[in-house]
Amino acid sequence: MQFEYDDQNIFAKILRGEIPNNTVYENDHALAFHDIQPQAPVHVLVIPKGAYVSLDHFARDASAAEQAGFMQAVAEVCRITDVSDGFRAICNTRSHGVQDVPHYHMHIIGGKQLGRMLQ
Ligand code: DGP
Repeated sequence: MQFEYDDQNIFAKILRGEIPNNTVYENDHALAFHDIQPQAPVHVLVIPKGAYVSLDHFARDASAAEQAGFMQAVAEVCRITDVSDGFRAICNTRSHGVQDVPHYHMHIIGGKQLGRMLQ
């Protein structure tokens, strides 16, 4: 599969500092910030700093260091937001997955009892 990255997407602009964000955590390979339209008391987006459009693009092409940095950011977000009672991680992907922003991101959603998604 061919992945084509559009560097004018909103998260690319956030990474370049062209649009402000409410940062939760940052390391060399990832940035985590509060979602602008939170669906729960905790709603944080974790994004890689590299130009990846989706989870499958990132999983295929990101280096081990990038993948480790991303997962470290996920762990730090969970610690900082104290979702010790649980949370949901969602990576919407392309049209069937209803992905709006074409820069790979993981939603970390929690801070309240969530409804069951899968039966
Ligand atoms: P999706 O691509 O459907 O997985 O969702 C994208 C999410 O990004 C959506 O929950 C709203 C959020 N979002 C969109 N634009 C901005 C922005 O400029 N700042 C922040 N913090 N979040 C944004």
